[in-house]
Amino acid sequence: MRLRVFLSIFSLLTLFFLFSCKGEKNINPTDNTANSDSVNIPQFCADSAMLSIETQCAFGPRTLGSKAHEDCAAYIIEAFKAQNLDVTRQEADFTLYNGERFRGCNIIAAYKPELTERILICAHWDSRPWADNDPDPANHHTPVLAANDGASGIAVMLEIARLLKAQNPEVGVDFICFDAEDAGVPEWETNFSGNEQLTWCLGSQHWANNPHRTDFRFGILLDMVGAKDAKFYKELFSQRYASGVIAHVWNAAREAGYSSVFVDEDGGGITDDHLPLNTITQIPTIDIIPYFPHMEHSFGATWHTVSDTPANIDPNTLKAVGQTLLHVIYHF
Ligand code: AHN
Ligand code: ZN
Repeated sequence: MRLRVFLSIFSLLTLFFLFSCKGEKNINPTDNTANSDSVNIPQFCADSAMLSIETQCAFGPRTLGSKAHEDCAAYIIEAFKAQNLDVTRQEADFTLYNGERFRGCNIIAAYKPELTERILICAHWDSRPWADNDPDPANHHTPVLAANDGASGIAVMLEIARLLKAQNPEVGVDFICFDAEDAGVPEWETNFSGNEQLTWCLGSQHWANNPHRTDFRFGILLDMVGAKDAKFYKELFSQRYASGVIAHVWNAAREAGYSSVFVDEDGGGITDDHLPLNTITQIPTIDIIPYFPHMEHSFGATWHTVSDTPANIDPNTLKAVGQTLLHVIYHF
């Protein structure tokens, strides 16, 4: 019941923010078609995505086995259903690095499932159970709120789903929300001796071994797409497996006016949800993930810390990523 009340408050707030974005559009209608040649590309509303990040974080850290995790799954499913997408909950059993077992789920939302040429857009929705990179060691066993490292990618996908419903373009899109990406071996663990890489990305590994379909022209993974001053470099494995997709997306970013955010330079190689998609399902998939070359940690100051909160999200970063994705979708 409380969830219901919460969800309806959320819907009202969403409406409020949508009107705020619509209003913006009416003031300057030419914004709506900027850089779009003949295609009418809708405007990504960063306020709407921001609100979804706040909603996800209000449940608490969405760690495996928690009530917040279950509540957030229900929210994500309802939010995609509200945009008329076909939603499937793919249940899975996950075994963590330490042998602990949890039931979890990937959430799959399909726009125009009848179309056979499709784009796959994905992000993880779980929260890391330990802030093991926090500057204060007292926080190393505290769960991460995961505004950026989790909620941001889901929020961008939900806002795109809303715009698809509004405009109804003739292109197939599947959104996959992967569970259990972020429970990989913590830095304080001294007793682990297996393959560390396999302890991350459990939901995407499960999906790649049990895909609901594979007829995607390409895939795009969103990971931590909301930090202040984030820049996206060309991630190494994305270039190795999906260089054409990298070129396509970076070109879209330039056309959308975001070449300063999507940098034309190489980034490092990251173990992330795109790897099982590239190596197991052979869907060429890139990872849009920030790189901070001059920071102590290259994923940014809030990565796996208790400071990964909505206050540290910058709507401008969400906008750059969301608008670039819309450009890709509408030029499919
Ligand atoms: C590694 O640190 C090996 N991979 C990072 C993947 C990740 C964690 N993305 C978000 N959180
Ligand atoms: Zn993480």
